[in-house]
Amino acid sequence: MPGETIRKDTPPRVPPHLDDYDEACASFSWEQARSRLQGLPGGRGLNLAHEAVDRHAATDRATAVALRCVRRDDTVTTLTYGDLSRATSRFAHVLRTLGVGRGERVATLLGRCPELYTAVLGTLKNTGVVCPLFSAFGPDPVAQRLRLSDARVLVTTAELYRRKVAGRRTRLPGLRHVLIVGDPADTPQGTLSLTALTDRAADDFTIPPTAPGDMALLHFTSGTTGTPKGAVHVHEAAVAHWTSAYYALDLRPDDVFWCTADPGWVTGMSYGILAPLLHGATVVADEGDYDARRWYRILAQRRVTVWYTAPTALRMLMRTTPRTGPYDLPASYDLSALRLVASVGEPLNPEGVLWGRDVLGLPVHDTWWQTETGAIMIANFAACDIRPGSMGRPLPGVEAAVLRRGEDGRADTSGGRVTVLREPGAEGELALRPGWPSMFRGYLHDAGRTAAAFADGWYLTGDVVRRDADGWYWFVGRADDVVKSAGHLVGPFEVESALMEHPAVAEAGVIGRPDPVAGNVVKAFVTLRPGHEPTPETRRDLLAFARRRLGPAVAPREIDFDPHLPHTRSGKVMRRLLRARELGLPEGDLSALERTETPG
Ligand code: 6R9
Repeated sequence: MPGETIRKDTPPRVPPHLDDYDEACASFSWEQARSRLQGLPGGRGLNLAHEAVDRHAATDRATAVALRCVRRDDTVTTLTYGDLSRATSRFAHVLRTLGVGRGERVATLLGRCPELYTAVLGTLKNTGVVCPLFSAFGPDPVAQRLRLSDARVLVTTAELYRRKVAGRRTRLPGLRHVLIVGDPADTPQGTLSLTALTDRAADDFTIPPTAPGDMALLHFTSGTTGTPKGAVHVHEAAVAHWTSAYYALDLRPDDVFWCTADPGWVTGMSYGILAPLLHGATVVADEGDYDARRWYRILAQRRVTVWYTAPTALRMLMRTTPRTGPYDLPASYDLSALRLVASVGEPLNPEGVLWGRDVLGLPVHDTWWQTETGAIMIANFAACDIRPGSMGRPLPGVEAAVLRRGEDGRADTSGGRVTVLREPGAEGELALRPGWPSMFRGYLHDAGRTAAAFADGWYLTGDVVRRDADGWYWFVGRADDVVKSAGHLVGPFEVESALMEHPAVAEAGVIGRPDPVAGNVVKAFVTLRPGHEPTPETRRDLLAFARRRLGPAVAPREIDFDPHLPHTRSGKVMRRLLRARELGLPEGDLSALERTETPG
């Protein structure tokens, strides 16, 4: 643990929402936090889209800017809260007209265009369930998630539909309607023009009664084995989105907030759409790709005040402008509006925190959370000291613990009990006490894996952490084989399964190999079938095959051939051992290894 602390001794420009951590925790209650939201009139419940949009549209914030979408070509579409309320109502009417109702899944496969925001919030108004998909997924992951979510509707573009969905449409009988964003003249066979439908729809919509526990969002996350898990979130998650943005990001209505995460990931939903709108702030969205100049330009031109990004993105900025200088590039932009920079998704090294302090003039505040937690759980708060390299401390209302681990690296749950480690410096699996409003309500259609995520009254995160004597948490690693690449979780099983569909592949084992920019890159070890040679052509062919099926976000970047992958006695590929060998680390406990070769 690095010893240096960044002290917040200069008074911040705005008085912060949280400056006395202990006081804020002691006086916090979720009951009180709930009262910050309005609820539907007449006690008809709590609806996320009402809180995020219509509530503000009914006040003098109707003319405040809710959303600024920067297109690839730098043109900007601006929607006020009033505009957003009307556009989302039109989308809700479109769904109703199509006979899509309460609880039915509406998937989005879109970049950060205005229609994404209106589809998400319009679905919530109609009490449907939003299932955002990442547009960099290939056809296999998209089809699998559409099937697992039992999606009734998909909102996408003609191009993405042709490339990623059309070829598998017959295998998706549950998918009734595909709504195409963009020019109505380009509406592929079997789809409907969303533009044509919304043009005819009324722009006022009465939100039906919505129970706080009604399902609102379905986010897929990757596990070690099996299919992706669909984490279910409900409307009252709004309370945690609001609270976490209030405390951890110090958000307020006059902020201009930019979250760089793709809306297909939980960060791009909870903080790229919901939390800032719940606060009545302005959301900046960029449709373009990462580029240092472009990003500085957006920060400057849009007068961004709070910026939420990821270590991968920061590392790319660090490459163009090292901390040792010169700072010409960032210095040529006016970043004076910026008052907070925060990060999530993977460990943020102390260097990243200090780079922010020196180059942007603001240290980067690390935050920790997961798809399952729905909102930030642990953070370096805006106005509190920062310990570079630490995830920070639990938010008010969040009870965290470090649990003793068993032989498999996960928390020891033998006899249905866990052991909470209390001593300073304790290292173990991070656990959270269920009860915060954005906690996932289970993995869809998967009671088994849902149950396995809880033990003895705790939710088990799968992350190994250390807690220092003052209660700061430090990330140590993941307890399982799931790979974090460029901030996104990649399930090794999904990649292995795709590779095994190639005729040359007998078996595959997938690991994350540390990478200076992406955090980890996906690397596959492949055993070839007899008759196939481990040549550069085979490698190229496999890489291209995987990329076509899985898309660039998930496909392996490297493939090694290995005639004997290590197995457990129960026949599982030992990814942990592949990784240790790759990195030259100690091989650890090999009691589970099936030894096929004669020793010596
Ligand atoms: C929001 C999100 C969750 C996993 C999590 C952990 C890793 C997230 C982190 C971090 C170290 C941080 N992670 N934030 N690791 N420091 N500040 O990322 O959700 O995609 O579900 O990933 O990401 O391993 O368990 P998700």
